[in-house]
Amino acid sequence: MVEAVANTQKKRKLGSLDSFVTKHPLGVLPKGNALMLMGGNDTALRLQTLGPYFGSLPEEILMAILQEIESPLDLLHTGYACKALYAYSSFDELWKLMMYNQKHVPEAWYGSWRRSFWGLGAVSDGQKDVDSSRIVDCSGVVYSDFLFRPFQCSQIDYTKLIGSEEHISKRQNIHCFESESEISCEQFDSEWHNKPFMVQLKERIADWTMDQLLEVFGDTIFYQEYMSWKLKVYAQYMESNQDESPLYLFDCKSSALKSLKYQVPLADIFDNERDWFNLFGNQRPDYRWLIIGCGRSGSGFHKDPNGTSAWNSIVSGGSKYWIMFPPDSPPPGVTVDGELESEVTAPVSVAEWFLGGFYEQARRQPGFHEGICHVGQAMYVPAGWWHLVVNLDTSIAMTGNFVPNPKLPFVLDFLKNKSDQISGFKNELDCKDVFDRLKTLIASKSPETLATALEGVQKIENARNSKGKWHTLIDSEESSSFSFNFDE
Ligand SMILES: O=C(O)CCC(=O)C(=O)O
Ligand SMILES: [Fe+2]
Repeated sequence: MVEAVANTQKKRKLGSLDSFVTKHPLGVLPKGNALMLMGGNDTALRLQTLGPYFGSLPEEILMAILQEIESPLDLLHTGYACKALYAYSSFDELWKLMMYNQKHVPEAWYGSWRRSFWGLGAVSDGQKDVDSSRIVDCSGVVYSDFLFRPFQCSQIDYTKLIGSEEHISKRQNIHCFESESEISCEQFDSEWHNKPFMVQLKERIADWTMDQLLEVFGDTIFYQEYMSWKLKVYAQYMESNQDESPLYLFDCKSSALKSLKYQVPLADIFDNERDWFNLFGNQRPDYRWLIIGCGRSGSGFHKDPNGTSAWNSIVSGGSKYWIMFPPDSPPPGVTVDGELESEVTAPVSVAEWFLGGFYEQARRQPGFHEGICHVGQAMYVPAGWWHLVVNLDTSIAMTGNFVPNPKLPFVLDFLKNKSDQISGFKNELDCKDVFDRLKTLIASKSPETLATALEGVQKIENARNSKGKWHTLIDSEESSSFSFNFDE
């Protein structure tokens, strides 16, 4: 989080500003507009609007300086110096960072991080927005992709981009079982454990709505990524935020969760009985999460932790749009280093991924899977599969991680060979010997299962090694042909 603004600078892919046109509340325009205005040179304008010092800095450096301002009053006052500095210092990511750094917990949400930080929200008679009269119009003064692009991403309309639900339901290639009886444990273990699928459940896994949760838990603290707010404040946030990546409630720890009742979907297949991580008892990483988010919120491309598989089921609210790719096919825009994937680089936000042109590319790439999961359905995410999820409207869901039998070799390989990526065990020391501990636990229950799984691990290792050799060969071929051409 501390790196939020810095990352915005590093990884944002500019371009595609033509995706849709919408007006920035301060009148900021993309940088390209200034180039057209000033015959290809915007330096004069920056010097004129920001002065000789700030005006001569690239805006990335200017933002890095503003990000370093520790005092909220100093940041606020910076914006009083001139219109351009008002625009830069009002960038809401800076105020989100300020809220985080100052450990400020808002009592209410007032439409933006800046306003909520200062509690600028009292609504007087007949006046909806007391701050709106104080908004400075920076039209003709600030031309900045850095400020405009996140705003543009926050205006993304996923329904327009991906097509109507009806359209997708014809196109989607993640299979949906129309009833639970269509998939048995045996079928899962033999045919389906490595394919994403959805299932229409007989009944929802729980029956809570947002209003009911608010009634009982409105004043209870829940965890939203790096924040911990009362549910009622988070509900206000969901109603009216302009964030490029809306804050997402991901909670496994709040007191409320202990009293919330739900049933695991497809319990015969997904429940603890068949979950090898269950052997860790209370030493296992957190594995059941409540997920609440507004439309546009979601999860960028990732693989689930420790080689686990997952189920995800919507309890109430809107649907989720899913994209998945198989383990060895990283999605466009996502780069991984080497076979062990210890470092993953991806665009700053889900919206940026969609608007930066990667979505069109993804749809043409082999391995692309998509589907819309509705209330009352469950999605299965096989271990190691890349997935991205977008909420098409406010939704409440539960997810659970588990290790089914056919995925045991995959998980053991992860714990053995990617031990630096193990996460979620209660302390660092626990992470070090997870592989050996799990082996011992499995052996005490079923030595045959362990023997078979370890053979599976050997096969995975062999495949990786021969692939690694192949890549080394290709790389050296490429570099030698390059030097040959160069010498020519
Ligand atoms: O946003 C979601 O619902 C998906 C969550 C997810 O992928 C995860 O918990 O690993
Ligand atoms: Fe996930």
